[in-house]
Amino acid sequence: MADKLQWWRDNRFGMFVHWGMYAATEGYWNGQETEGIGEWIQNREKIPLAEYRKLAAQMTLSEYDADEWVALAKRAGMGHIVITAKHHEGFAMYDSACSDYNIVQLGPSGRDPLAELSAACQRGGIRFCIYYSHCLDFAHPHAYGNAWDFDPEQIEMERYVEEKLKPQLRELLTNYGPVGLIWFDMPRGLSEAGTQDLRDLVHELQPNCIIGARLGYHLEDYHSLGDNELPCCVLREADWETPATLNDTWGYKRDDQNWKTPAELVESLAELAACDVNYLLNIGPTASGRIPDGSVQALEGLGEWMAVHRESVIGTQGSPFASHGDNWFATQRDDKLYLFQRDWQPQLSLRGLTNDVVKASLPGAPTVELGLRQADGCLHLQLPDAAPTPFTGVIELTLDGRPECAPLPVEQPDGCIYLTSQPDQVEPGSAPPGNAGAEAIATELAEDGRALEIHGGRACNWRRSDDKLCWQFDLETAGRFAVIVRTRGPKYGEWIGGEVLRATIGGQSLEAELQGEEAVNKPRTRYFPERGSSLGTLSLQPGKLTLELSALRFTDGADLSLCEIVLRRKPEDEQRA
Ligand code: H79
Repeated sequence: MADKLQWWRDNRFGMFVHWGMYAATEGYWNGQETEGIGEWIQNREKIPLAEYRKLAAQMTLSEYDADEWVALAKRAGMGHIVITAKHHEGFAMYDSACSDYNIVQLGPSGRDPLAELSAACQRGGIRFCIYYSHCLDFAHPHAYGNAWDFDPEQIEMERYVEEKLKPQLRELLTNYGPVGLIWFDMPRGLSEAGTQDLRDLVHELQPNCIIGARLGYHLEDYHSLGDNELPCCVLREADWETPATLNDTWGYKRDDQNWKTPAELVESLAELAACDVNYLLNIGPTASGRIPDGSVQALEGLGEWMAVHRESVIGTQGSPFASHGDNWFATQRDDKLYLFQRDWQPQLSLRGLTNDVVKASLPGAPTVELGLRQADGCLHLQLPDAAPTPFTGVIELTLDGRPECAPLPVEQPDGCIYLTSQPDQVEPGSAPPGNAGAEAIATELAEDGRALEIHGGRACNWRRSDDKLCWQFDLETAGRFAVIVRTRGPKYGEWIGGEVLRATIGGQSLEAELQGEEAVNKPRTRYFPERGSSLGTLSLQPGKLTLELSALRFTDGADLSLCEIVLRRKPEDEQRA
């Protein structure tokens, strides 16, 4: 269906820019390095507004070249740029008539960086987009976030909405040409009607502007995973995006040199595309408008891969397979299927594809002949011993038509049946299966009012022993299988475990405490520790089987957060041919 989100779906990949006065602190306050994400420094250090505003003098823009930014984004394969017109600090990075707390009024250059970027995006043929913090504004007494200059008890949000929020949205959507999307963040304090008003205002000014990410009350045109949160499986039923950092901060901090490697970025981008999720990757320029070297190097490295493999990501759809393997995943476009190998192996065998493969080739080495055999429902590819790229390997398959796959997960040649946490059934509850966005799909609420839900392909808010999750799969050959559940710990935290889970397949049950004896290392585990725990072994007979999972015991203070299940054939069983 062609609709106003189509360009955004096709783009797959955009540049996020966090640029504000926090950049001038470089992550330091009173000579001390500060902790946490850089753009929150005013809040974390409780810096009085009167002092914080002096930072504007350092926003020289002396090294700012919007055309260079656009060129870098394009080299990385990005199709749009989303820049912070106003972050939580409340400082407008554009010429705002309704608040003099802006860069043109208070900065030394007199330049309007948003106007320059909008023009550069138009010249470069990529979409110009805006981030606007709609509820947090540390500079306004009637918005949220600043409890050291203002009294939160006295907040009359309507005043902020009328004095600043709406007038600034009008300015941004009137004076900066076509805005591809507007990215809201941290909804708080607005009513549903008030939120709908903002939606209406955006549409009144620019009917084609996409309302991104985090407006609130599920009134966005697409959903956002958490910051730096990658999905666990294909999210087919709604549009999703992952906003992510190149190091560990959004706003510039000079000491944060923890850059993701181009290899990690490539894998994240490809895997996100395979999951049907967009990637919005951030740079945090300095007060002078320079993009940190580490960011440039990371994006240039990624861009080298993109120059050869662009077709496998941009304009594709998520994987047609019922589930991915541990070492491979896929994207598709028309009669093309792109297979990605995490760690290069000269053999790649997989099950589940029902098409005939007409041709197999490597975008990174187009003249190399590949071995290709399809037999007994299995596709075997013989690849060169050496990877054609130091990054995620890509094999392009041309099929006899659009990809068609078995509807249920099947055993892969590595002896594993991979079950994502997108369950076929959630009980108790009458809601249909599938990804329901951020909506709860179980009927009964836990004490804190939150119910078991599937978010980003992951079962979360799982706190009741009468909740049940069910997955179907197809088994061809009898055998004994270990049941391994992969659960994740808190962001930046340690994996916890200790829950007791019960798995039932065909009337046989296993119960075990989660010990986390297997490591899981994928891009999604960088910020969220994840480990696999075996619940034991079951003997399975062939057929269409259902795995039911429930939790008998929870761990205090920990969320049971389920990412993936693997049924792994025990090695003493005969290998299939
Ligand atoms: O714009 C980036 C972040 O600044 C923003 N979203 C991305 C895209 C964001 N807003 N809020 N948060 C992220 C999470 C807030 C975490 C907080 Fe804290 C915990 C705020 C106060 C306590 C982290 C720790 C920030 C200050 C201390």
